Amino acid sequence: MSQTSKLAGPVFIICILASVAGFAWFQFVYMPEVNKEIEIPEEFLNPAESTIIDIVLGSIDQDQVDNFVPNAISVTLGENNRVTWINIDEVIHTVTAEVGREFEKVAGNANYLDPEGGEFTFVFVEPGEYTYFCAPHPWMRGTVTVVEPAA
Ligand SMILES: [Cu+2]
Repeated sequence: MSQTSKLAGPVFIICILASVAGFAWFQFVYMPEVNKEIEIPEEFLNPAESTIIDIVLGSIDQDQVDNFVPNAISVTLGENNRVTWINIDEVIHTVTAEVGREFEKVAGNANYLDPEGGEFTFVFVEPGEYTYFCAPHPWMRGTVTVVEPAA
């Protein structure tokens, strides 16, 4: 038997073991780390109270001061961070996000609220200042400020 063929067996086994170790690391260490969800407290996801913002009659009038009412709100995580916009106007409006990954994903230019009762609800789970507007009537603007509960 030549020197080379004596080594072939052990080298082959080492290669297999290295592959298995690599796979195990990828499957059980690397991927769980990548897929790890940010843990959001239950009370942030299901706050006790909702906060309501009305889109009032006459909102398409640029000279009317009130459209999103109230147009600047502050909500507290775990208390009232579920925000519902209700369109009580007679025309379609949108709630279109300017910031916030999740908020932008669900509240785009096509996030239409039907006249006379159309609603949109979003639960904010991260502190920050979220600005939004109405796509067809961009002078309609609002801000939701999300704050941590008092310690
Ligand atoms: Cu509008």
